[in-house]
Amino acid sequence: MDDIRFAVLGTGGIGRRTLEVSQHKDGLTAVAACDRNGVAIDHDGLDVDELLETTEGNIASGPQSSPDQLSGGEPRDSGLDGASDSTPATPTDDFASDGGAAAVEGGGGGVKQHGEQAGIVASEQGDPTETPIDDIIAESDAIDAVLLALPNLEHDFIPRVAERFAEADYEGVMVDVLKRSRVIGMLDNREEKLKESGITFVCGAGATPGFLTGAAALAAQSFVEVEEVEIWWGVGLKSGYEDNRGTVREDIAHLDGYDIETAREMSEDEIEALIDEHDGVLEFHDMEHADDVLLERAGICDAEDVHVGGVLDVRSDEKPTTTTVSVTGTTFDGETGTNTFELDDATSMEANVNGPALGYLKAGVRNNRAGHYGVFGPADLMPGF
Ligand code: IKT
Repeated sequence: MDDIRFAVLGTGGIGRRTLEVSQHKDGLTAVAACDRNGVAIDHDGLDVDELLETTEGNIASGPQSSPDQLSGGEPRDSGLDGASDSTPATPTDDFASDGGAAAVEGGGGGVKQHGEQAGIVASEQGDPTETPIDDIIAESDAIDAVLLALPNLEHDFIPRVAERFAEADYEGVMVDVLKRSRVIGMLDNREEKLKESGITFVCGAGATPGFLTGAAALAAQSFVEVEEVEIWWGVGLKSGYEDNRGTVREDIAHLDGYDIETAREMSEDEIEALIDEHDGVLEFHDMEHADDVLLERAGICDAEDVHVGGVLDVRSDEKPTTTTVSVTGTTFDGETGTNTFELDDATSMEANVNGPALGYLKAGVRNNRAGHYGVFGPADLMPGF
């Protein structure tokens, strides 16, 4: 396969770590990256080290008091009704309002460099812009794949960004690391447009959904009938906490008494207070993670038989529990069994999100070059009937 030229939208924790991991993968060249204030494009390949150095602890943050100013003031779909998905894509819709989550995903409040510049504009490769996503779309003829490391707290933001690439006739791969089940339907609603344009969209390609969904699909091959899929993850995030504030905020929305809206509105102090109340350890059950619909879509099992939960310790780098995927089912010869896939406690969340995201990106490129367009989940890219 020829060299893959890819772009990253968003340089919070996930965007930056993906750039870093890509340096360890042959045949992958980062040619574009953007955040809400800036864009860096070099078709011969970005200087990833310089970009990482200048954006580490130095995230472009939108003003939280006026969150819509980068979005054209358009009302957003928080997805709370689970169905509303009518907001059209607009050219002004760059880096949606997110109550500050995008700003803090990679640790807002870090040291700013070059005077008041933050994020990509602090890099010598970065240029300021008010339309970062459109700037990348304008160059997309020379981009094979786009990784969407964008905030998830506006559910329709990623689907709308996909639509904008389709409207520009982008032909290539798009990969996201979204979490919530309801977003998959929003992407499916746009599948015809994506196909017409020649886009292979791989959705839910992080750890869960993503890596662990793929593992469940593989483990299910022993069975003719799958009864249950249990995903139980453990993450220790002491040193990675600053970089992953966005994902912690998203997780909080799954706790009893919280939802997307309340999590999005929480101040950093409120989040700290909540974490203190739990002594740094948050436990989640029955999370709305798209592993369920993605496994159902791929014909593995019913969505209602998939359960996702886990434990997050923000005060330790040790995983508080071992990450497992257990698939229970019946074999062709009538045995009932549970196949369990286990991650080593030594592999970090960063390794388990960004490595698979790039692996799925490459699988997407393989499919795209074979003319397979549309919306694919991780389980669709695994063996299966
Ligand atoms: C995600 O980013 O995919 C979800 C996060 C959990 C990651 C699990 C990683 C497991 C491991 O490294 O052992 C969380 C729900 N935000």
